[in-house]
Amino acid sequence: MASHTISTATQVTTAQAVIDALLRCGITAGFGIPSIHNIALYDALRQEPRFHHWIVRHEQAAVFAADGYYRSSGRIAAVFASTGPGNLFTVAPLLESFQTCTPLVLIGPNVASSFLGKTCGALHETPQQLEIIKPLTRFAARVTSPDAVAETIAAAVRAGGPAFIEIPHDVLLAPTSLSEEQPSTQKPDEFPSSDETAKAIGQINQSRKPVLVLGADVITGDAGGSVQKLAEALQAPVLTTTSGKGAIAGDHPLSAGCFSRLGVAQELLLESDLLISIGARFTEFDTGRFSLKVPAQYIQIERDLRHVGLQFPFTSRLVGEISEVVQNLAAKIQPRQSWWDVAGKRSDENQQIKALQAEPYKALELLRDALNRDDVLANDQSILNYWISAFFPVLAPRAFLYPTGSGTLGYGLPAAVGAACAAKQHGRSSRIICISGDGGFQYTAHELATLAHYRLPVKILVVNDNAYGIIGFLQRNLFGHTHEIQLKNPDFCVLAEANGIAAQRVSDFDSLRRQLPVWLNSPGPALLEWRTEIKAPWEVGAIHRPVLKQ
Ligand SMILES: Cc1ncc(C[n+]2csc(CCOP(=O)(O)OP(=O)(O)O)c2C)c(N)n1
Ligand SMILES: [Mg+2]
Repeated sequence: MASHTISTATQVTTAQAVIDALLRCGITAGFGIPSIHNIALYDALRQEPRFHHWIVRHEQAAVFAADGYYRSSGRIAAVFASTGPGNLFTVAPLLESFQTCTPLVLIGPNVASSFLGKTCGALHETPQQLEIIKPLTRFAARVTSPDAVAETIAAAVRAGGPAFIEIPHDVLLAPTSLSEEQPSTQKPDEFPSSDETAKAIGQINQSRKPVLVLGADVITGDAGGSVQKLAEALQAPVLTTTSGKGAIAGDHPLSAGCFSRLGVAQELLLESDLLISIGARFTEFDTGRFSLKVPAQYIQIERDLRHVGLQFPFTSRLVGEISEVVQNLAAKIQPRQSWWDVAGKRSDENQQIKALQAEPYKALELLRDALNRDDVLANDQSILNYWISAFFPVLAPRAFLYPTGSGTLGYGLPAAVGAACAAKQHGRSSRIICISGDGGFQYTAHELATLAHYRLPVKILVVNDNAYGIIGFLQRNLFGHTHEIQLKNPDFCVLAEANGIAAQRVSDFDSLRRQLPVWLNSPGPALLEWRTEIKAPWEVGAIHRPVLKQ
């Protein structure tokens, strides 16, 4: 009797295959806006209850939200934008995710295959869309056949940063069958050679005054526990970069705070005889315009070869999975006594800063006291955020989001949206707090509507000095005058209330002190506007940085 093979493959649209492939790669969330060219994806989303999708109010916010979703949860999210303007609106936030190697997968359509590369007046047609976006990604590819979907999405996830997958909209509608294969999303492991490891151990054992600098990859690599053990074995003071805040708890006895407190970090580095940096990028902001000097002996530990040797010349490099590299070192080094009085130095510094009676610093103290260890701060780029970078103790990994990659305005609120969606989806109770200035807040204030739409309980603090305040400080320093920095702002409380969000205004510090717990503990989203003439930490002498030269 003839045997018949019955095909069990289900016929679906390519758009459905895209959502299926995302789920197979562990991506269960996405942010976006529907459009004529991606409605097949939205129809696939309608049929897939395992995938959580949030509509935002601008494609820019979708990418910032996916970025905040990842940094706060360690899980990758997708972004759905449309051909032309929709995809192009993702460019500035992609820069932020690119520079910080924050993974996300942008699925963006293009005009129909037969119109590609032509100037024929097709709706949304955009010359070289893939080529425009590609430099801001770690992976970019066009899918021209349904068969390529699963492997292309897996390659995007392996890329270790933002990825763009472009699919002409006729391909999204084409029929296909779901692939049973599971392409690998794992990057091949790298290991330091035994010679490299032996050399680094020799350097560590010869040093008497080692210092550690931790960056964001300690957090993304879940290596905080191993790194802390190494620090304890060495009794080495530990600095973090701004994006590495939370890699070691800010109240750990060896935590020497953030690198961006330039003078204090420099004093420590000048005293030390060995720098060990772990998953850390030294940005212009954190290093006082690259002016900080590091010890001649420098061991750089990274999980990605692309990050090695970028700022300071290393004397040893160890590239591999950070926790493994660090555990291996900790097992082989000689433990030692502490050489730097971290507690004493930090207490002296605290006294000096408290004596300045600076309200921004006092506001940070209020905030730290009121927050739980794992509540998440999503930062924009305003004067209070610079204070936060320098002085706010972050007590848990993934609790601190800051646009260190691009320094862009408008990051804070949509990143907070992403973090709040991650917390909601994964049943975490941590609160999400967004801190921005009046100027930066207005870049993405439309996301108030997203907060209200999903009742995401984000607490927003808008520090309102009616100005692009930090630019005024720079202008005064360099030219003795300010120009075009004063803002005539909308009423932020009315704006929040118009979106159905509770809002309060305070205009002096005592009112801030009284209102802060009310705002933080209110149910649902809430906005607090703090009207103040805020001064930068460099202006009041809390941080010393090199004077700008013309
Ligand atoms: C997209 C973008 N445009 C311009 C800038 C330059 N910039 C940096 S901070 C700043 C002022 C921000 O004003 P605000 O949010 O009110 O904060 P403040 O400095 O007043 O505390 C500006 C214009 C930037 N960082 N990003
Ligand atoms: Mg301002």
